[in-house]
Amino acid sequence: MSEAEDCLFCKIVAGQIPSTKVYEDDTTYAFKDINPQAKIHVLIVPKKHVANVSELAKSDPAQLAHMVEVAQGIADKEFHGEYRLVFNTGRDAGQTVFHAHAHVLTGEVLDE
Ligand code: D5M
Repeated sequence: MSEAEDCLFCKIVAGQIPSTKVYEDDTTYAFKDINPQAKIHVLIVPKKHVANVSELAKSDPAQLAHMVEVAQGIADKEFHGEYRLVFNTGRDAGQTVFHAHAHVLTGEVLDE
């Protein structure tokens, strides 16, 4: 089985595993995190499988920039345009799903 075939977020993008959709377009899917760390905690993923944000920046920087735009749009709607964007990259940094994803935390004043 290929990395993408066995990937949780590829299955979410394909609708094989349920999620609460927040945003979708041709290249990008956003859904609520199952274990929220803020009032609004959304994950934004490229539909195309890539292991982490560093690989994404190399292979498709426009997609990465688009994910930032999507994060901004969510924060504009939810919390006067302010948000925290987190990319855990590598197991020892807390990455548990090896499909690039941005954590968008917003909807309330966040701890420093
Ligand atoms: O973040 C992986 C994130 O993925 C973590 O915050 C939980 C979330 N997660 C795991 N499974 C699901 C499902 N099924 N729906 C929604 N969110 C999910 P990382 O940066 O890799 O630690």
